[in-house]
Amino acid sequence: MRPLKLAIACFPTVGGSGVVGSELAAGLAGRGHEVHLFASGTPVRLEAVAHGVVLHRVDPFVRAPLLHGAEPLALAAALATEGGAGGDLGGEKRPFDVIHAHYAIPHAASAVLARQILARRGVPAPKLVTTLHGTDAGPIGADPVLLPLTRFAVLESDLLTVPSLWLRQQATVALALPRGTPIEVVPNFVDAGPFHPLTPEARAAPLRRLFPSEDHARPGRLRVLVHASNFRPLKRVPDCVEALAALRQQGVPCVLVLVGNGPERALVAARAVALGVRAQVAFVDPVEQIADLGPLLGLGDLFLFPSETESFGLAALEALACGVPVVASNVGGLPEVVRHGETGLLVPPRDPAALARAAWSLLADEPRRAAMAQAARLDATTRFRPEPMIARYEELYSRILE
Ligand code: GMT
Repeated sequence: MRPLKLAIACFPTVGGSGVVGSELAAGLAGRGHEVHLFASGTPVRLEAVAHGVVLHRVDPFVRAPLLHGAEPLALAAALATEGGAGGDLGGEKRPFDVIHAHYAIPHAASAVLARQILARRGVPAPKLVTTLHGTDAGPIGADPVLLPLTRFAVLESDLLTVPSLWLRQQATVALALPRGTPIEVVPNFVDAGPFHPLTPEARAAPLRRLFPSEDHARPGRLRVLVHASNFRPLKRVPDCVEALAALRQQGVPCVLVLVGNGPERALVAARAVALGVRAQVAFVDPVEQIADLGPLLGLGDLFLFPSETESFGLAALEALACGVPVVASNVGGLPEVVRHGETGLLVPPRDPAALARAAWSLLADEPRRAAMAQAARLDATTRFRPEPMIARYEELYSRILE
């Protein structure tokens, strides 16, 4: 395939869509394409993976009277400028072949606008690929306030992709897409290198540091639960603390490592104090502490993921790759990632008691948990290898460019 000029627009946040955007950008650059990544900051994973990706930091444009910012408009202008709008808009540039927007709102909407600017300047219009990640086919994109814009951006796209079968169905219904609107399912992926199982020795020192008051003398006795997210209410992080407290009440010596940060962090800490387990909960923010995620996930005997909804659940996949079985809610795309009874257990959402029971059933049966850990690593690194997914995106670009 000839080398393409590609634009990828994504959020710079810790969330999975920024990770997918960054790793896809790096993978495509590695295959010889000229890749430009547009985001309002440096996506967290980009620095680690992106050789040869040109980063365009889009100014969120917060100026009076635009005190809420004009970031989607600034993105449209940046895409048009780098995409060859030419002349007074930034000089002659090679046009983009494809703009790949991660999220319909706002990124695909910005891309549609950029294409119109380019068309006015007589520049060949790039194709638009939009990957829906969840909220754009749910609480945000399907909100009546935004729905007309979301549908417009989605229907203007030359190709739609989603990371799970579940999201394909959800998007079709929530966005009232015309019957038969094609949506390709391209699952998210995980790099088996940075996400790998840890030896007991590699786990010992960080666990001692995180939980100085626990008894670490008998190796393997202390059980470790891990959760990672952006602490939005839909992640239900307090359920992890409830499950920890229930397990400890049953005499299971366990601790909880909470990885990430976000709006409910203080509430979660307060819940841990109220339940008398504050010393058994460690908060680790990999961004603040410049730590890699893999070695944190690998500390776990189990990964807890009690979300109300997940289009895919990239954090769960990364835990599986680390050989950590996942106990998750049976919602959204999670059953496509976690094989119930093989690589983890799925429980009803909003039910911390069920979460604790499922965790207990594995912690009380080490041979079963260990077999699941092995199956988890194998399944994650076989079904969700990066190379086939990146090649699939490349094939899709080539199909719409024909
Ligand atoms: O879950 C979030 O709050 C972050 C969000 C994002 O922007 O990355 O995650 C969504 O996209 C990820 C990548 O496709 C998926 O793994 C997550 O499941 C999805 N989150 C939700 O659907 C709630």
